[in-house]
Amino acid sequence: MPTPPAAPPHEEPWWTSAVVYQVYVRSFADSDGDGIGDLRGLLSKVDYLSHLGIDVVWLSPIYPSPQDDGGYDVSDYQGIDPLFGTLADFDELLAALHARGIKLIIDLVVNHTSDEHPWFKASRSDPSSPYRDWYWWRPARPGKVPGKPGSEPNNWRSAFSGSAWEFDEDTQEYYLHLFSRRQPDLNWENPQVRQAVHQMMCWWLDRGVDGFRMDVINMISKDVLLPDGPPIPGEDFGDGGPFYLCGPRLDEFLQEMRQEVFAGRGDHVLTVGEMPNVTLEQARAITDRHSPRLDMVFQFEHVQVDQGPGGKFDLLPLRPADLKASLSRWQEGLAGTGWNTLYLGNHDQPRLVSRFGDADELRVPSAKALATMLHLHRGTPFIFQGDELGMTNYPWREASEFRDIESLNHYRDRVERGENPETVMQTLRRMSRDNARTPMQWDASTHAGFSTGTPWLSVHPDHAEVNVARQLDDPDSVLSHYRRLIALRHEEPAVSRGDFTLLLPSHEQVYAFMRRHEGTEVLVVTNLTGAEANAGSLPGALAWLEAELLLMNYPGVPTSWRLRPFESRVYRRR
Ligand code: TEU
Repeated sequence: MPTPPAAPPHEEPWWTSAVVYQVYVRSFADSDGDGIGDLRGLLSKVDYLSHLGIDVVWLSPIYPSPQDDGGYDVSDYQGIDPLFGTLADFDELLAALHARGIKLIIDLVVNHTSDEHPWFKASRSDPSSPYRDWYWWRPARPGKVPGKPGSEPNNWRSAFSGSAWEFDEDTQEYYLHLFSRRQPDLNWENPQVRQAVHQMMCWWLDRGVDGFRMDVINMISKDVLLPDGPPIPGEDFGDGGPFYLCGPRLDEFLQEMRQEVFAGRGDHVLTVGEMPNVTLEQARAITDRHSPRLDMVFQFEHVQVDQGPGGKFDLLPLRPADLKASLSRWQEGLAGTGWNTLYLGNHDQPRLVSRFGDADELRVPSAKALATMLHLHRGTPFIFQGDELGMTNYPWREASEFRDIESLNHYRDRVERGENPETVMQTLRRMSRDNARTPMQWDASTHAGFSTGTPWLSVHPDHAEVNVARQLDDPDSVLSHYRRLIALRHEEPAVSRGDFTLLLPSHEQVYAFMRRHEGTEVLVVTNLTGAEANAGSLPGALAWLEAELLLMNYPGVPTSWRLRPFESRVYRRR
């Protein structure tokens, strides 16, 4: 398959100076009082997005769905779930964003469908259906009784606890689901599956959308032998990752998609692949601008620095030096030909301030410091709704407050296996995806201005203090700080295009780096801890104190390199 021509290497693509804002629609703004955010709610907030200054909106899934996994279980790729509105609402939203110069990318969830998708219904109902082979159906392990524990075709664990195989009584076979049992994996080996996906993508692009965020796109190619994976410590199942992450035909499938869907559409289209456990080498090849497969990828290394070998609920204390080591490794690794996404939060991660900063006394300075550190990197920043306010993790009391399938399954699984419920709750308080999904905080009113009805997930009690209305006109707010960061990326080529040099590599508290572009130098220094720190050993430290101070998160002009807790500074000189 020939590779489509890439932009000449000397031309910088538009997205190198763009900032993306992620909207998790069900938690953003509710227009009809049913307690669930919707497209018309979002439509009423486009001026807010425009004021923030962002360039692109990424919408989490809004398609018809049984909502088993917050819409990541799609039952119709070419429609809008009535919970969220109609196709006419979608078109209106798209036009309103475009009128403000904002692009819209949508979530493409094609590793799996919902079990209520007509393709799967046909596949399940009849082993001789042409749709049978659109999914991964397999008999029980040889010599085992179908349907009994341990008889699954292999030992893979589902990301949402338990086996990745579900037994179908009627046809006496199992189907593969790497996520919920209601999210059967599509069989990309079948060319008809790929064709159907390509057609659907073209349909959205023809409608005017500006690209896709591709859900777990590095899982679409599996080792067709489906071998057992290595055992996971503390689990009854194995890790199938080696056989489905960046599998044997991924590159071929991505090239084919580029050819069939994106070729000839111009360079306004943006493609972002979500790729758990992608390696630096793989990401470099995928985003290499001389032969790109995708424009950029979400890698996971830096959001796993607080995790042990057992995965996301096997928690270790966070060491700021590990975060710094990982982020700078990717900056250096994708320098030149590759491109990074920059994110600390999204709908799957806990709130970034609670995780990497200090959600109590130092909430405001740490929210600003983390944002500064992140946005001043080379790459495209992604802001998750509410992070621009410094929203924090919700104070969960009991498991019944959760709505997220991953959190609920994990709780049930661990408690059933004898773990102390309070210990499980402690982990979920830190890691549950629902931390990110509590409603957006617009004002200090009862439901934070999110809805007039009862919100589907509790509103954070801190909304009286942490909300848009309060921060909008306050020059010292976290929100105003984000506005300055976004503007800086638009205005300063050293931020959007400059190269990256790590300074003070072995400092345990301070993350310092330089961005350089055509005679301009931007120095970024951040204390990643809640204790004072000394950055006096920076090369040329004293001279830098005389340079132009572009941004800081404490009042006054500093006269030394003693950094207060979570202090961060950006200097420029030409
Ligand atoms: O997430 C994929 C993923 O690997 C994880 O981040 C996931 O959220 C989970 O924590 C694994 O332990 C994507 C979506 O972003 C997520 O919301 C979906 O639930 C998932 O795919 C399935 O579509």
